[in-house]
Amino acid sequence: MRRRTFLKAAATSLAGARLGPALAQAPDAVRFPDGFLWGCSTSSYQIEGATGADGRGPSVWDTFSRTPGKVLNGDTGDTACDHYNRWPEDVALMARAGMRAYRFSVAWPRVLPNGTGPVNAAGLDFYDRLVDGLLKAGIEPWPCLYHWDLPQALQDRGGWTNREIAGWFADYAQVVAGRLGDRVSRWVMLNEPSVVAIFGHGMGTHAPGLTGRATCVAALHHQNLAQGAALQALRAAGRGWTLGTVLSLQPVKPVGGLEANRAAAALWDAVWNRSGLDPLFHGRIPELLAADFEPLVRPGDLELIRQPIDFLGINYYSRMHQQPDSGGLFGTGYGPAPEGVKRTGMGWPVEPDGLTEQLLELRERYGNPPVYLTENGADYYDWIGPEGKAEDGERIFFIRDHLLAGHAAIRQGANLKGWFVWTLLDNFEWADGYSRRFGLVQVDRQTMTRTPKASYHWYADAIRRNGVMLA
Ligand code: GCO
Repeated sequence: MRRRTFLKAAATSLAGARLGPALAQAPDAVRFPDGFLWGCSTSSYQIEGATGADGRGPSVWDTFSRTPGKVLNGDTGDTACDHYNRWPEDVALMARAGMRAYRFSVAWPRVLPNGTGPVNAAGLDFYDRLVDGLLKAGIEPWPCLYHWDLPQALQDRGGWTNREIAGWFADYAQVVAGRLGDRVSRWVMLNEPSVVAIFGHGMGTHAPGLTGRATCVAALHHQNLAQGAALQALRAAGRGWTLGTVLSLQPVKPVGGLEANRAAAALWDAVWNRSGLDPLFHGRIPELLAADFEPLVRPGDLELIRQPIDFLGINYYSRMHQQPDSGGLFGTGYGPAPEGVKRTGMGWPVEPDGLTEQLLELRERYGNPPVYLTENGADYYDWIGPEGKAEDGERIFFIRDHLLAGHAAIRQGANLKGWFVWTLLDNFEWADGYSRRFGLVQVDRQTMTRTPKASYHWYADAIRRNGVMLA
């Protein structure tokens, strides 16, 4: 019901808008601007497997997933999707769908098994092969330097709670870019620092499993510092690289729109969204968190964090609805989405218009930087239909409605340049193990056979059209 209404609204405003010739062609389709970049995102620990291969050191996620009770069913990333060995097949899948960009992450412990010190050339060789394979297939590599698999050796030295990590990360970034930077021109620093801080260092439900408000805030600040130090170092290399980072941005609303929930929503917004945006774009700590950050921030920190970036990646899944909760990390907690909002398989609200809102806010408050939607997707169950095909119609609707929401923002002046679906393969979904499926492609957990789902074919069609059919 809601989806139909949304589609109708998109179609109506499309007809009425002042459009360039490329967008105006077909009344039954929404077309993206020429050059819109289409691709997908993955991350190392979630798909690579081969955690003991070729000198890789242990990561915090190896430790965490082997700790009883931390990950559903005791699942680990030991095998994951065996992408370490099967990457040529995965690159071929992307190429067949017409994807032109691929955001993957580099596993820090493959490159530097101890986090600092000696470089493991064999670990870098893997990314070297992958980059060459991507380029040969006409796909632009978008390596992300950190998607959560911190070397355990660094965790043993305090990890993200130790401010020295800024230097460790900048050194590691230079090692990777030094090896791949003759062919890779686009670099992503971090993936979702607020999620790492909140779940890994506040609530303890992700690695390394730390709890408490102070460690959460320390992880926020030190990731910002590390990001700034790495951006500065890569910029200083003078290689003309295109540099950016990825934040999870989810507009926060008071549950029920109630006045009584407004303060909780504002505080959670500061923790989840503003803690990354405000220091990076404005060189300031969000007002509501000033007291939390005060003991951590030293002279020069905010100047280091406020680096110019060439693009911002945003990961969008839904809005967040907050209310006071005395047991919550910041005294706030999740509440229900407005009535009638659908949910994905894992219960996340489906709110595509929140993406339009988020993109327009970046235009209003953060100078409208070039933005790529670096993650959007959903967990839904899929099944084998009567014709023997993997069917996942709900995922198609989910992706389509979010694309339309992104397009609506472009029409209103948002600077959205490309789209990366989360994700290519059903994979290791952190504390939920393999119980969740976000992939465009099924992965048989026994045989590792890849089977494209209906959504894969649908996405390939959208890429071909550079747009979405409304009919
Ligand atoms: C995140 C990560 C991904 C997740 C995806 C689905 O946003 O949590 O970047 O690694 O798997 O978002 O939860």
